[in-house]
Amino acid sequence: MSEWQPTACILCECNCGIQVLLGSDGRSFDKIRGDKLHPSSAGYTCNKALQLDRYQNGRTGRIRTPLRRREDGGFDEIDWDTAISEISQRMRAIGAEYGGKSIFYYGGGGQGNHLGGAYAPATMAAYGMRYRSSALAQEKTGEFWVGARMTGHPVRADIEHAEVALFVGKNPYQSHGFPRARSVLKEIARDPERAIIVLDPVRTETAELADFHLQLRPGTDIYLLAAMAAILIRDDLIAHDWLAAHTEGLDEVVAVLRTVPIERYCAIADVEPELVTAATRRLAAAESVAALEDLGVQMNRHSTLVSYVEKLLWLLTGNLGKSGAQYAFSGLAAIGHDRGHPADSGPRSPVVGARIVSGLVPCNVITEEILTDHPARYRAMLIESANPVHSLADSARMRAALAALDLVVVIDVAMTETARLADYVLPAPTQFEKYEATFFNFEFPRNVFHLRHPVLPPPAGVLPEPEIHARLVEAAGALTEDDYRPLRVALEQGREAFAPAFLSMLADPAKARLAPVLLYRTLGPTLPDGAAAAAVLWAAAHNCVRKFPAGVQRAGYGTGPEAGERLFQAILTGAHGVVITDDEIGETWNRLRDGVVRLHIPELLSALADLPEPDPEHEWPFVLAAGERRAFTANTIMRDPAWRTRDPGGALRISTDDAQRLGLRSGDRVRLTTRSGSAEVTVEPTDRMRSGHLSLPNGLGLTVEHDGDVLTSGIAPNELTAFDDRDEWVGTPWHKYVPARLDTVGT
Ligand SMILES: Nc1nc2c(c(=O)[nH]1)N[C@H]1C(S)=C(S)[C@@H](COP(=O)(O)OP(=O)(O)OC[C@H]3O[C@@H](n4cnc5c(=O)[nH]c(N)nc54)[C@H](O)[C@@H]3O)O[C@H]1N2
Ligand SMILES: Nc1nc2c(c(=O)[nH]1)N[C@H]1C(S)=C(S)[C@@H](COP(=O)(O)OP(=O)(O)OC[C@H]3O[C@@H](n4cnc5c(=O)[nH]c(N)nc54)[C@H](O)[C@@H]3O)O[C@H]1N2
Ligand code: SF4
Ligand SMILES: [Mo]
Repeated sequence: MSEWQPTACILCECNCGIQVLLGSDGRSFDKIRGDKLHPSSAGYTCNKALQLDRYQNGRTGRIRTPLRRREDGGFDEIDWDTAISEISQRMRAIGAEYGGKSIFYYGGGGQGNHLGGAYAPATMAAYGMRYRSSALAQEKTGEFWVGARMTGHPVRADIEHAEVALFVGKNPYQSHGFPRARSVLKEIARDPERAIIVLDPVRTETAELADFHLQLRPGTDIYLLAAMAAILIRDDLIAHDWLAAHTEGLDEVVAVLRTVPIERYCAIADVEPELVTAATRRLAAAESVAALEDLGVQMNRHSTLVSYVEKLLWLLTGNLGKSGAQYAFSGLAAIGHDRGHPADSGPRSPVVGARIVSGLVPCNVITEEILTDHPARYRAMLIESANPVHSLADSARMRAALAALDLVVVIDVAMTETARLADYVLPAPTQFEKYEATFFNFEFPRNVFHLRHPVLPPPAGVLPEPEIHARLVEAAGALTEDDYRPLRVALEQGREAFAPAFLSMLADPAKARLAPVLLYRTLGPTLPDGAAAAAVLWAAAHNCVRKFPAGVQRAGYGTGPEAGERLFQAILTGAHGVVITDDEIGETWNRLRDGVVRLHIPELLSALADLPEPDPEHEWPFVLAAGERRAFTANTIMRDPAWRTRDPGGALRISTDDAQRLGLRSGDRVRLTTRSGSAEVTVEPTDRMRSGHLSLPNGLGLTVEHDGDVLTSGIAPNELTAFDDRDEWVGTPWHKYVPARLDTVGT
């Protein structure tokens, strides 16, 4: 008889703990329930987790053997030895001719799987690769850069304990982004002492729970936020003593905010100044404010500047380093960290010279780095656990870029829009067939890590990502048995002897960069129940103790090297997830650069001072938000279209007024045209939308070939977006601000 097994939902960054019960076939997920033993989700799930059998067993176009593309575009099945040796040989040849820097790495994990990507740096080192990117560089890098400049350490919002929760271009009711989002939102909404403030042109499910919904004109957040910040100064609502104690640069910021034309900016945003003032006063009066900005602004006009002013709002009111406000988090990995170089310095991409933030080349410049005759252009791409042909701006251009490369290798579970264009496709086990984890661990005070154990055996013919990286590294000759032997000998005397042997090996920088594979091949096989993929977590656990000793100690692991071993052991065996640190809020101040916040970012403050008024887009009567999160969307992780029973094609939402004016009714077809493309779509009029605004869901427009059937669904949003509509500072796209037009289709 099968038993409930703990694992996690992989459909958004929350990774709620779930338990699954396998059917009598030993394969299907007969039942799925929230895992009450999970330390942060505590039994919570949303509607999507119950559909996970569709990822595991649905019609997804699963791949089960390595594939090599033929001249005619079809694929041949090949064995792993052939695949690895051919790929390695071709990567080395490209490296020999153009330098390893010409081989670009993209991806490394989606919403549920980061363990494989943790081994990718070894492959990059083995082939001399230097440039990389991931989806973070089309959403979060603006916020990372601003955060690094202001505080030197990434921060998160403690929504759960906030008196006032502020959501800027974020709809957590559908997209989550913090644990148990729907329950937390309802708790705040029910409590008359607390409040929710939402900036969103759409009356979302979150906006409906809000006390203040500032339903602004799309793309005008910078004006509205600047007005709010200016009201704080005008009405003297700032935390003077706190600012004096914790920040620098207040005078410069105040001087600029005094010049903001508040009434005019409210008019541009089309929100009543009285409502803006009331919301700002509520925010300023709160004991604590937790703020979350997301794609509605991060993929929109002035996004980096918006991140800056959004942070000024909660900083001017003293909302950092206290419960219910912002905190600098602990954790196993360094997601969100950046060196915070001023605009005129720091690393740049080789062709376009685009600013590299958090080590990531802006996604929107990747095609420009390929489709050129510049000698430093990328010649090859290794893509792991990502679907950039679907997810990055301007799909047609991305397809052309992949076609222009000498070599494309894709590691995935399914034959995706990107995999179809690869020279080699390497199949991995699903996230339920292997050890897996994410590094999206941002909770406070008790931060949680969850190493999920496999709940099903993988099919023959697939290999987990760490094994693929190890084989690629070895095929390059970067590591051999000679490197492993001393470590294995040390391990025979236990991990206490292993640690110094490993550390002394890291003294050689060339070996240090290969550390993940060194660990995987030596420590890995000694871990119980085939948990070799967890080997990198041993080093991560020890690093966590070094960086966050107090938090680790409070979580019960003691101090020093033994604490690292205890923490690692707990992670290995804690199949429901474990608390890794128990933080104190004051620790935030130890984590900031010099313990102080820099309010004045000269480049951004002068951009704010010189902010131009928006120009009207006469040619384009609508603004399209291309890629909205809805009840049944999950990026492209869910490939089986059958999981969307209602609205299978993902309708275009339009305001009731516009629909009436155009004579459109629910279910009618229209032609949607943008600068980059055109598509026929089904409309859904709704009174939740403003006039002039349109929205399409994300994650649709997939083509799945499964057992001879070809299944399709809806519109791929990036057939309609442009690579050069992007932020001037960090290159993030304006997917939520795509000028568009609607035309009737001939009947
Ligand atoms: N159901 C579901 N949940 C998900 C995902 C998923 O695919 N499906 N994906 C996950 C991922 S990868 C991410 S990054 C997050 C993203 O999570 P969110 O950022 O919350 O998701 P979106 O729906 O893309 O955009 C948020 C809101 O921005 C609003 N918006 C549009 N234009 C503007 C504007 O001009 N100004 C303002 N202020 N708001 C605007 C939209 O109306 C929308 O309500 O969701 C995660 N969660
Ligand atoms: N226009 C527009 N475009 C957008 C967005 C938008 O709002 N509008 N949102 C953007 C955002 S915020 C994000 S985060 C991106 C997401 O886009 P991507 O980063 O490209 O990732 P996903 O769509 O999440 O798909 C992840 C891939 O991983 C594969 N996969 C699943 N499990 C495994 C596994 O165990 N191993 C391996 N190797 N592969 C696996 C899936 O089959 C899929 O191909 O999309 C972005 N694109
Ligand atoms: S999609 Fe829903 S159940 Fe899955 S991790 Fe996100 S919030 Fe949890
Ligand atoms: Mo995302």
